[in-house]
Amino acid sequence: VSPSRLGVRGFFIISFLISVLKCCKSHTVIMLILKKSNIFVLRFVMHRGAIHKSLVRLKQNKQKGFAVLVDPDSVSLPQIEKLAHQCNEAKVDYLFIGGSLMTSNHLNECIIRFKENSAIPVSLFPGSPSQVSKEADALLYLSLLSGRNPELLIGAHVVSAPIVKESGLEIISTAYIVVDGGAPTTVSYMSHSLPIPHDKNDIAVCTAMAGEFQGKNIIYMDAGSGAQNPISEQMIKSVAENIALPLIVGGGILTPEKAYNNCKAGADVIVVGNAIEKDAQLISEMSEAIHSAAVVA
Ligand code: 1GP
Repeated sequence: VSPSRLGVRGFFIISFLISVLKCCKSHTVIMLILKKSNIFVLRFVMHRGAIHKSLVRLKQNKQKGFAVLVDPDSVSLPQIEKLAHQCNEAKVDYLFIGGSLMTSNHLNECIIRFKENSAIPVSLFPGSPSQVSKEADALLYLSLLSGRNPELLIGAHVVSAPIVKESGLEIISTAYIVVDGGAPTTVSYMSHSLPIPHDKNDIAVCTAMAGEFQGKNIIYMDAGSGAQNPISEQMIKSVAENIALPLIVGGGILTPEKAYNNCKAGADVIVVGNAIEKDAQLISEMSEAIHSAAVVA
């Protein structure tokens, strides 16, 4: 970027910002500088650890986050570009991408297209090691603690460890807890494991606590994509009262009211996929409801 195009003052401001960033003990890199109506917009690659830190900060500050889940099987590249703009406008906090079963082959392209159009951080939500992509910012490193399938507790992790290390992704160790959503979901079938019964709050609490004791970074309670019944607020409340980790909740959340109530019950981040695939208007409504549930000091 030359001083003549920026103006002397703009050039010095940007040089100053670059120097500050160089001093940061992080892997932050300036990605690009865009000129939009004489306003220079700096876009940064998230530095390593940034997404986990943002989740911890969110919880500490009693704020609430909204994660949109994208299943690459359900979107085309033009659709993902449109989705990126909708997420930007609605101030979505996180994009999760992946699924229990992926039949398409354009995960990388989806992430690249999304990131070309949005600075929202992208986290992989993988159903298998084949869904590790360097294009994302972070990997939700899921251990299916509600199940008793050793492959999803440790087996797949051992096999994929070299790829995961080489990816350079931020690793967010995730206690993944699947709760019965009323009918078999893809995750319950593909994982060869029983979900926690929807009314067994004590099992959910003990599983989440065990995840915390094992040193996981976050707890993700999921009724599974397209669940008939989302996780009950009572179960969310019981779990939230017994853990200190950020709590992510998803699966079958169809209305802004349910998202709001889940936040009030103790969820820190709400994940919505199916409902917004069907009605994109819900993105802004969900976002507003979730963010309005923050506790103001
Ligand atoms: C599934 O939690 C996510 O793993 C989101 O579920 O697609 O039902 O919103 P939905």
